[in-house]
Amino acid sequence: MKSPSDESKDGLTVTPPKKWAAGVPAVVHALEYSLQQTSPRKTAVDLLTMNQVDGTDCPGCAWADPAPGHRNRNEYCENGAKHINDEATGKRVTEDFFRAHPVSDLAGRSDMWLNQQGRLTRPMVKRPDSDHYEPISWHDALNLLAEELRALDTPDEAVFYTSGRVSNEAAFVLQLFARAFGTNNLPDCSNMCHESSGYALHETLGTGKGTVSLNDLHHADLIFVVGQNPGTNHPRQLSALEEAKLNGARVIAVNTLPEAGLLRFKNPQKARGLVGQGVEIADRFLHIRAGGDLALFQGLNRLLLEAEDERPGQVLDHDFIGANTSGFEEFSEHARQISWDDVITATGLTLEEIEAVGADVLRSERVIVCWAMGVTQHKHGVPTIREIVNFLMLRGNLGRAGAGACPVRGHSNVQGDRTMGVWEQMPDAFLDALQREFGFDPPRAHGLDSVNAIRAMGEGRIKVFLGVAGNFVRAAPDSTVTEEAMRTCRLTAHISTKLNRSHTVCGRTALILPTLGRTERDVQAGGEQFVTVENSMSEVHTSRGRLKPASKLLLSEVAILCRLARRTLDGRVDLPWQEFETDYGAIRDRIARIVPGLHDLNRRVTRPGGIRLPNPVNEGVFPTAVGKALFTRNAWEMPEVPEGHLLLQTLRSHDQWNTVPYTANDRYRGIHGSRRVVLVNPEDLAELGLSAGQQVDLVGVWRDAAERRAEGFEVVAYPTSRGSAAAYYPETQVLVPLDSVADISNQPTSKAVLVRLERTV
Ligand SMILES: Nc1nc2c(c(=O)[nH]1)N[C@H]1C(S)=C(S)[C@@H](COP(=O)(O)OP(=O)(O)OC[C@H]3O[C@@H](n4cnc5c(=O)[nH]c(N)nc54)[C@H](O)[C@@H]3O)O[C@H]1N2
Ligand SMILES: Nc1nc2c(c(=O)[nH]1)N[C@H]1C(S)=C(S)[C@@H](COP(=O)(O)OP(=O)(O)OC[C@H]3O[C@@H](n4cnc5c(=O)[nH]c(N)nc54)[C@H](O)[C@@H]3O)O[C@H]1N2
Ligand SMILES: [Mo]
Repeated sequence: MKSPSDESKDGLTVTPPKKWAAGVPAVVHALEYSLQQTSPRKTAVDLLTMNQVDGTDCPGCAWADPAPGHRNRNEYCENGAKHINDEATGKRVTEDFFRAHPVSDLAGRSDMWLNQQGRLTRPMVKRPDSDHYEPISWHDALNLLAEELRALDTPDEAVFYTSGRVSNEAAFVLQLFARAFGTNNLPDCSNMCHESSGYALHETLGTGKGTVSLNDLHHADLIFVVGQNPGTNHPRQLSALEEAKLNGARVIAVNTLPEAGLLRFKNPQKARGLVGQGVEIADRFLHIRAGGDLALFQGLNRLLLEAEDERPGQVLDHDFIGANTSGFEEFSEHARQISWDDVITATGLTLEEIEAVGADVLRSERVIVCWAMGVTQHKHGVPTIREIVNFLMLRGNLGRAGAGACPVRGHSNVQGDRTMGVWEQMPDAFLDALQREFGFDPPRAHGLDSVNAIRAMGEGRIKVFLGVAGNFVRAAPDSTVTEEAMRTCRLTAHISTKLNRSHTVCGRTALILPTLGRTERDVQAGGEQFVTVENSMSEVHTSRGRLKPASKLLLSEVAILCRLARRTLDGRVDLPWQEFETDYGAIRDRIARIVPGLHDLNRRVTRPGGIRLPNPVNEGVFPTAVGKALFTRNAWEMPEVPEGHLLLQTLRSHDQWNTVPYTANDRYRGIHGSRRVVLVNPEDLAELGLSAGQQVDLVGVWRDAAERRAEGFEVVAYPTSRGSAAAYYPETQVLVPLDSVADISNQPTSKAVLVRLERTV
């Protein structure tokens, strides 16, 4: 596939990767981006309210805030600042813009260009057979959408996609609307993100959420950071790791790349960080082969079992295992049989390296494992996380202070959206509660997840697609297949803040429904509103926008969804949409009656710090089918990489937010001026007969034999682990086969795409 014109293609310069993250340059870079986007005065105003009590929750990521009273005056990071200012930009996309740029023109623009045009300002419609978006009133836009929905043969011909940016209130209203309408087709970005974590944790522990708090991290003895690039994607996690280290913790980084943030951290919030050498983050760096993490944890588990044989009663936590778990004997028998040769081949590590980590574990009373996309977006994502749970359970590292499982979430409210019922397969208990509260029968058949929604569209089974935040067309794998599927819809509609590819690859009719961003004041008939969100550590708290809305014509997400629901369900299901829109407190009253742990939400959530949702594991309860935590036996196959091929991971640069690149630079990795680069280990380059600076096409290899090609990449020699390569998402989305999904979770394997590099000059 030809890439849309990308202004960033010229002038690649490569410098050595950085050995530390954050510090003064980070602050300066954020400010530079801020100043390009907004006025300095506004920047200062926005940022000082970020992540403060009664301030705006940073939409940058889901990392938790320190307890009230322990927050920095600047409780945000470089990338949070960029993200905020990207939303607070002074640039506007107007009617004139759409007059000047037909859809066919927009379709040829890069993701970066589309985003840089500024904030969307008014509802727009693209009519069938027209190449232009033209203005439409809210009244007509919502009627058009409602009429299309009402005209469907079955509610299952509609799909309602959400991205984790959406507040609890909007998410709750959306799922209520979809279910009252009659479908569970509620795919979300989580299907492509931490779905593997959800499945593995649910199955083994009976709850899909992480078990640790920030305080636990601060007081752990040993922290694993696996398949994560916190210096870029969760910079405030580095502050937590720094604090843990100052308290004596050791950190083990497991990654296919030596990421700057894993090596050394200069804390921009502290004088020491501004002038000094910073704190070394990783005590050990395991340069693992792609997809080797399951084998690593299995190896560690075997070492722990053998240590117990040598020192019976001193290594494993028999009390925990006996009282709380099931399946230990079967697991133990399996783990003892794994072959070290296989472990060493799969991980690319030496036995000594693994034994050294084993010794660290034995010395540590409190162990935490953090992980993100380098684990979940692999074929064996689910079994890998199950094996991490085995590892934690062996020494009772669950349900006590300083220990536990820490899936590090991406979008700022992705966890909250699930708590609110945005999931295509919510359990019956939730649906029963909806039924009791609202008196309609929610559909029980599971709906479509993201991958299955694309399949269904491709088969012509979906007529209406509504995207609530996000950029589905670019977030989803297999661009050619996904784009073709999207174009089969009669109507596609997106509730968005900024222009993106999903507006340009659309159904016969398409709607752009512009909305308030989280930084903006939200005033409804009942007065000024706040919303609530839930972070990666299950803390639910308020977020209040302060800025003047980007346009007078913007409606809030809640208002759009309530008005749409009213029009669509009129005469079918009678629900208090008007009341919800007037005062979001009315929505929270209902949430409080439906979601366990959120009782009395309206009163409790406004207390500084909000509410921490209880995690049963921390109360010694494991709500699995058998009422105990499960040890599991996890088999794996080595990924088959034929000679001359590499396993490509598609990842984020330092200057992008998911599908939205901000600049063509990736400072910590030393890449400047181009995103069309492929990072390959120098020894692999030599074997492939390639060298740095050459131009190549990335050619995907998959069993369906379809040609998947990403053109015009420059080779960069980089210390990726042997046999793997790295390139940026979403440019490489075209290479990820729709059917290449993680076992069980159906999550695209965006970190393991088989490719060959084809020289073009
Ligand atoms: N600034 C910024 N912040 C963000 C985002 C953003 O785009 N920009 N996105 C947000 C979202 S939605 C998410 S989900 C998170 C994503 O946060 P991350 O998971 O940190 O994101 P990725 O860039 O996908 O990086 C994956 C990491 O896993 C490593 N890796 C790849 N394969 C393997 C493997 O097989 N084993 C191991 N051990 N490591 C591997 C890669 O080298 C890389 O360091 O960040 C959130 N925060
Ligand atoms: N190849 C590959 N694919 C991946 C990944 C990968 O690592 N590799 N990562 C996956 C992951 S982890 C995720 S989470 C998904 C991300 O998938 P999405 O969440 O769908 O994508 P985003 O890029 O976050 O969406 C950006 C758009 O959201 C809209 N937006 C921003 N803020 C708001 C708001 O406040 N309200 C509303 N209504 N709209 C808003 C803007 O219009 C913007 O253009 O992508 C997945 N896809
Ligand atoms: Mo994500």
